[in-house]
Amino acid sequence: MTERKLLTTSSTKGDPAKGEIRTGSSSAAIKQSILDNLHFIQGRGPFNATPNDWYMALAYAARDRMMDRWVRWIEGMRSKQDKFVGYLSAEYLMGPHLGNALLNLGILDAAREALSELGLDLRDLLMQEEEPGLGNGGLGRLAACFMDSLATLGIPAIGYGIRYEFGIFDQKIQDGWQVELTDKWLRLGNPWEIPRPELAYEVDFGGHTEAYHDEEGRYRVRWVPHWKIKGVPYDTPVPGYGTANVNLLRLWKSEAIESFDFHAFNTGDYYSAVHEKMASETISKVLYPNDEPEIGKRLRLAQQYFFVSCSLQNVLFIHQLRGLGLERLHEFVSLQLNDTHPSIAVAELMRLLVDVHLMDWDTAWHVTKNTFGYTNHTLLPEALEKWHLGLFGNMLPRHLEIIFEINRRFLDEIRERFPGDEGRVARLSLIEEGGGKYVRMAHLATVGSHTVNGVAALHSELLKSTVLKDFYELSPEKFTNVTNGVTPRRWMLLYNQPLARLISRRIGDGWIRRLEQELQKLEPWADDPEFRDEWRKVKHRNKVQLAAVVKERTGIEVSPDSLYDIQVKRIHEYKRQHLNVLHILALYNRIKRNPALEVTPCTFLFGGKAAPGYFMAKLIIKLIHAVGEVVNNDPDVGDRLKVVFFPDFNVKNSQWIYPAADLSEQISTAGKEASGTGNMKFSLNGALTIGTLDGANVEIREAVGEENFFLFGLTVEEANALRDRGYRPWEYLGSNPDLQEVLDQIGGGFLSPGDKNLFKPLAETLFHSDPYLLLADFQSYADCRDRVGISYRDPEEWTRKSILNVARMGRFSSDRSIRDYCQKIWKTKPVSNPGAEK
Ligand code: NBG
Repeated sequence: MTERKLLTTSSTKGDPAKGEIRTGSSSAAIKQSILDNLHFIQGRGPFNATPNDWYMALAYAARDRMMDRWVRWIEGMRSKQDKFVGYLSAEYLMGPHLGNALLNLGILDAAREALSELGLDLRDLLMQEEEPGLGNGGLGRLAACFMDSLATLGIPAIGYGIRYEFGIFDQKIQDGWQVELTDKWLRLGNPWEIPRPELAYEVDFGGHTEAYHDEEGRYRVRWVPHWKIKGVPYDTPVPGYGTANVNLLRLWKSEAIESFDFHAFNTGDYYSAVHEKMASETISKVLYPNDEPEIGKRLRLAQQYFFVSCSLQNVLFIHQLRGLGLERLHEFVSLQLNDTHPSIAVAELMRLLVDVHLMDWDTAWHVTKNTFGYTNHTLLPEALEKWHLGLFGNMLPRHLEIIFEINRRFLDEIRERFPGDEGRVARLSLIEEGGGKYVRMAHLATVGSHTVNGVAALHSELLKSTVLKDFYELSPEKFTNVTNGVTPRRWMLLYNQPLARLISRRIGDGWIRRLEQELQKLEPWADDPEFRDEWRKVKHRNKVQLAAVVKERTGIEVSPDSLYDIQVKRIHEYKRQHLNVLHILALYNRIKRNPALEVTPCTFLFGGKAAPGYFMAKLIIKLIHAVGEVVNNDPDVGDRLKVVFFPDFNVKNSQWIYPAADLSEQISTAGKEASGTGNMKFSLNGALTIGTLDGANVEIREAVGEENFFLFGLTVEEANALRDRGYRPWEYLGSNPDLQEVLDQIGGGFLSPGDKNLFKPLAETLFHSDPYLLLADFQSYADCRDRVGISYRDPEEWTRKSILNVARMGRFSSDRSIRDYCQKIWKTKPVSNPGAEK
């Protein structure tokens, strides 16, 4: 029966015409398309199809619907000469594709209907998808939100990156400890990507350079590499929302040039032949976690150069395909360096232009500087990349020469402008001297870019006054700010459908594409009791759902009527999950002293991964579990407090979390969090924020109004002044018995009866040095958190604040961020895809 239907072209009512099957958006067309794919691609019938077969069949159906638009887009890229953006990023955290693709294509409901006719539930198929975790956290997710906005706004763009075979590890919890499991995301196949082996590029490594004079007598340098690999692009379409634009995510996989070394094979050295293949494939094997400094991680440098070289070769190829001269590259392409990870691009573009395309140095430098923009994402000194000169020169001898030449010319200029100021010269140099010698990648990126930006207003200011101060003094006009944003498509429309529907019912659905202009229309509804009631119901429903998932994954029962107080993000001392823990313990102690104490029932939920080599972060995860053990099982506490650690926090799991939050914890030490983007996702889902004046919190508070934001803690200036005076954390204990007690408990084994010293390193660090000022901020935090609890007891007022938070968050859409980039940095404009409208 099914078979016959597959082969017919009948277009009777409800039956799609043949052509429609691959492109139509009716539920009948989608249903037929699913059945076709199941049959012809998966080689299965409904009787033996596994959930993954069905998932694949639907995924291909969605992909088919992008192809037409995609092909036209590529055609447009070639034939027209609109400026395009190349986003260079070592990380992309795209999240599962299926839901997003259906949503952006406008066929989510039709797909749901088609599946239900087949007796299937869309939710099950969505759960089947393994997310591509090709990033560590905020930086990678930002790149993904930007890809969504670029496509939605109609900016031609290619996201370039690495197709890691293993992404960020999966986190399991065993006995309260994090255990890392390999992320085998490609195990069941990836229907979203198209490999293009014919478009592969060669990438060289090692060896030496030779100077020579060409036929015209010009001085030239030739790089004689020691080994070569190739990069094969895997293309994933990125559909915009409600538009025909489909952009391209192009990720490179490393392979051996010859998959088999015949010489070695013939001489009987089979193993070394295979070995070469393995060594080449290692480059794109695994994503590096963002832990300790990277100096010395050879493979990491190889990864960076690998993907940058492939990407730039591809950019030049596209540019030349368009029939344009390379000296005009910057007029037609803008390349953005997402942090310093791709900053070797500055030297690589110079090499390609000068050595390969024989351009003179000055023209090449002009083109290079006007092509790149550099986004800085952190002020933490340990995250600013630098490479040992020896390691660098060994792997990239020609690039080192080029960097020396860039540096020589750059420092000559400095010496001319600041005669005799050798201190300044040393600070600005691309090469760090003293101790060992290093290449400073942030300096290379800054010198080689026309614009440098931070990711929140405060962060951009701090960049100018701290890590890039000398560069700012040199060329202040280079510096700007683009505050981060998040895409409302995934973070509201897809992951919080009940809230999205409620909003659209009142203000229409224009907010989905024009968040900044439209969302504020919600404001008057904050005063409508009926609307508040509906709002609360949505939140409650989301909380019930999270409670069910928590129960299933941790066994812990939490009440949807309690205040959901949530901190999800990477575990790091500067983010201060342990400040949250100190407070929970203090609250627990208060209840123990006075079991009748009136406290607002609270569920404290944590989630996040710790870098595998970051001891303190892993200990914090254990600490959260230990506190949970005590608090969750104490009859004096009852249901008033629950502490939960949600394992394996990632994009997919976050769909339960942001929509259910009442309170968002954004409590980093002021000056440490560049921006934060989780803070935006929470707030856009109706959570109120407790936070410091750090990163984008500052702007969020400005936007939502200070009366709707729970502020605590030292400011950047106060924190600096405190450090300058000489911070002595132990002095805070004398005047604060609650804090003393908590610290004693942590350090003294109260939470770890089996091993009394388990948490001593944490307690001692706080006591002796406390680099992130937890003890200084503790009381202010605890007081503020008390105000939260009291506030929550007035549901009407709380809901009002929640609605206002959402209504006033419009500017934190990544669409706004991308418009800022276009205007301030890329000088690009949207173009529409001739492929059709919606
Ligand atoms: C992170 C910052 C966050 C910021 C994201 C995105 C790095 C190096 N930086 O505060 O810590 O929100 O980048 O800009 O991952």
